[in-house]
Amino acid sequence: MKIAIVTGATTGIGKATALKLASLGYNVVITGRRKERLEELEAEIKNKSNVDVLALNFDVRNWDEVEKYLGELPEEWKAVDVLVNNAGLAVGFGPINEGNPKDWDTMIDTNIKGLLYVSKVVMQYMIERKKGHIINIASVAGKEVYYHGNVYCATKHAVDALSKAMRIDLLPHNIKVTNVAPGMADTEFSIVRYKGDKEKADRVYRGFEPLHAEDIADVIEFLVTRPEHVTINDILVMPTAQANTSHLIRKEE
Ligand code: NDP
Ligand code: 8X3
Repeated sequence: MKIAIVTGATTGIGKATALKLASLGYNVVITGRRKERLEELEAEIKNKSNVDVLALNFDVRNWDEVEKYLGELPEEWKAVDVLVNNAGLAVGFGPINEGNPKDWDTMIDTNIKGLLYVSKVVMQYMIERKKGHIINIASVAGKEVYYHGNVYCATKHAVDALSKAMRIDLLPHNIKVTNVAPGMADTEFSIVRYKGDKEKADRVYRGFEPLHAEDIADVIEFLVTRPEHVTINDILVMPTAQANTSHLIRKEE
């Protein structure tokens, strides 16, 4: 039985990915800060798929917790085949001169440092087995910088760079590294970005069909089902209505 770890699996892309990987027969480690959501997902996966689930409730920003939970996995969970570094967020949207340093810390600590902490401990299992696949959820915001996106875009550019760096450094260990860069997806992402303002969040997706979390899970299915000798290095996935971060067609309402 193969094993996958998905960070930030309590909702959105991470949840859809955990469900997809379980449906493909992976035993899944699901992580996130909201314990109840993790428990609900564990029950849903067990109900739908005949696989084992390990739910680990921690914050990726906390190195001690990452080391404790992922660095000391139970013996039967150590043969990790796939790591999906998905936990991430944007907080705030506005000109950089008006940015809140606390929001910057949250994005940098989660999207860059959290991804590094998790990768560091999980890589060790893959290096020992001389195989594995790390999938980093970056963003189109890691390819382009857009108006008022400043620090979030910078963190996703960093993820893009880390994917490239991991691919080089982990080459001798036979570890695949894929960078997944989605465009706009209708998850809790904008609710988090606008600090709970649902009206503002809903406006982001008005007038066009955004990506759904399941669309990215489908892409991840494709990535993990390539033959051993094939790696997809980088994949940019957009809603059809969105060409790039500045060109989006919304229908008249
Ligand atoms: P959601 O807000 O729906 O999900 C984010 C997930 O990340 C949640 O499960 C959340 O869990 C988890 N998370 C956030 N902070 C932490 C933390 N400190 N420790 C552990 N888990 C954390 O958004 P998406 O599903 O859209 O986002 C998933 C990834 O996709 C992110 O990296 C995002 O940047 C990226 N992305 C999203 C796009 C979009 O338009 N939606 C487009 C491109 C990329 P909990 O709160 O329970 O900890
Ligand atoms: C999230 C998508 O376009 O809001 O990474 O940056 S976008």
